[in-house]
Amino acid sequence: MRIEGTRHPVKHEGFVPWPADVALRYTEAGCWRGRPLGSSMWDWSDAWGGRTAVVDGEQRLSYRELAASADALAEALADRGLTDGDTVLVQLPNCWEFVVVTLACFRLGVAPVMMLPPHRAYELASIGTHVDAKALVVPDEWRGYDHQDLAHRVAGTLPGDPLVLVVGDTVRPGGVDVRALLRPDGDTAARRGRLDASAPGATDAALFLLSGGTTGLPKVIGRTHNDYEYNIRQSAAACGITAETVYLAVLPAGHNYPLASPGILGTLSAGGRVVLLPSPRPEAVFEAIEREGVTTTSAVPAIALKWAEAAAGCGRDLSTLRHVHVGGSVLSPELAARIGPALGCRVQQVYGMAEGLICYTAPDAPDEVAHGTQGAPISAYDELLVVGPDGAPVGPGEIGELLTRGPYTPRGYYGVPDQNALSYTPDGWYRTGDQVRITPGGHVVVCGRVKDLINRGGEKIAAGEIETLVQEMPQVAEVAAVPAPDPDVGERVCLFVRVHEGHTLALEDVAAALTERGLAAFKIPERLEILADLPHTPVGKPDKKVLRNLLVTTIVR
Ligand code: J2J
Repeated sequence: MRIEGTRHPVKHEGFVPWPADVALRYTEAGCWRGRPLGSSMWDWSDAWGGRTAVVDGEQRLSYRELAASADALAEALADRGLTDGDTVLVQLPNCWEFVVVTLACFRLGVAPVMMLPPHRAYELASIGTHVDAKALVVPDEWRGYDHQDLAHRVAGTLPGDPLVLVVGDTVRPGGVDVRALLRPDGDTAARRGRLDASAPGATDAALFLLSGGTTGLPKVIGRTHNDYEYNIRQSAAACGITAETVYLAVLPAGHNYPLASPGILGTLSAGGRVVLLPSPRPEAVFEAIEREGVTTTSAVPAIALKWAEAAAGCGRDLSTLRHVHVGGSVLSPELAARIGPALGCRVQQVYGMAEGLICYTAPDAPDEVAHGTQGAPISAYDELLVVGPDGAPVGPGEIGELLTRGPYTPRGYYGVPDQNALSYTPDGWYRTGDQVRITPGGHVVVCGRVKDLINRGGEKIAAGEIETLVQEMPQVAEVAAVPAPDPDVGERVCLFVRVHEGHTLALEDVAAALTERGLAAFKIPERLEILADLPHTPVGKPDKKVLRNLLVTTIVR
């Protein structure tokens, strides 16, 4: 492991930092400011103190209250043994406590791993093991599911007896009540001083994001205080976020997109107001827009299109809405052109990834750019290279795989050197797995994908993860998971299976087996095709190109 550029090399040991000379360049260029995100939180509070920072239903927190609550929670967690360099799994829906917990972690140097509410025992246990989680933060229950029970079960399988921290009204014995810990009682200024004195280093991992990934292994992406602060600052600037912005967060807050592109943290960095909503249902969204005077929100194409359809005659005043960010999966120019007029706002396309690089179309871009491209990178220091199958750069404007490096694109996944040798080039380029072309104006157009994943309404599902689990079923001789095109969510997981002689397999069998393994419901295959034999590539792997074509031609129903 390279340790240059890291102040505390033993912390978050699997983190892959930028080489020292590159780190120096980013610092000298002013990209990296050398301050932890917990200090940024107090900068925001000092600048915007009494203004409303976060709204969640009836609950409203000012910038000052937010910072004081985060500090109170940070100190209480430190009292319970969490310390700079630790890691916790955070699995919360969009709620005000999510923001407090995240900022408290930043303050302490405890890196939250941003899990998603649909994740179950399989994801929590495998990722918790990989990052050596010292605590799990969950709601008491969410959408009828008992997350407390899940967290206790998973904690029981992890080493070191991790804490179970619970957000909710009914915290059972053995769990820690987060709401009781975050009350900002006592001397706020003194506490601020104490936490400042033990602040983490800016080159340390501030948080871990999950990658859509393409393999069976869960991949986690360590993001430093330095790089994430830059990501937030540049995103807010690129999207024209100001103190007048009212941002509605409806996508799951633990995603990089609503969290920091520019999302929740980008809005807070500019003094705006963040409105949290745990559901993208049009009625709830339109009600929130009217109630809070929302100016900006973000969605994946499937959701933005649903809003566009539902807006006419919705009976709500949406006139405050100025920009809807749309990204996360492909959007055709024709569909992009529908969204703005239907919602009475401009569309800004976003092409981003938890691994780093983010591109936006400008807030005032002409239609041909806003509808026909996925935008330009947020930093002059982002490097984009489009290569052909031989790895050599393609000609200007030609299609190829996008490789990228830059001041907020880390040089590897956490703790998986073998995987990193595949996903990153020896000189530090991240292979996005996306096929793109770059227009003469410098805008990226996403044309397709070479990586092996299924993009279900913006949620990325690694084909390999599903295949590994299905392969364990006794009936299954060979399996391939491919995306089945779907008008509603873009793609759904379709399995092609060859069964062992004398066996049969139904979709319900697969669903039952994967649910039993504790896999998140959104990853469960929704279509099954049994074949006598799978087509193969010359090296003997299932030929997914042929299988994908089967879905759009012969056997489409
Ligand atoms: C086509 N494919 C896209 C787009 C992402 C902002 C916005 C999105 C994400 C995200 C994010 C796309 N058109 N506009 O983290 O900060 C696909 C690509 C990409 C992958 C990354 C952000 N925008 N994609 O979606 O880590 O395949 O991040 O490599 O979930 O989504 O997925 P993820």
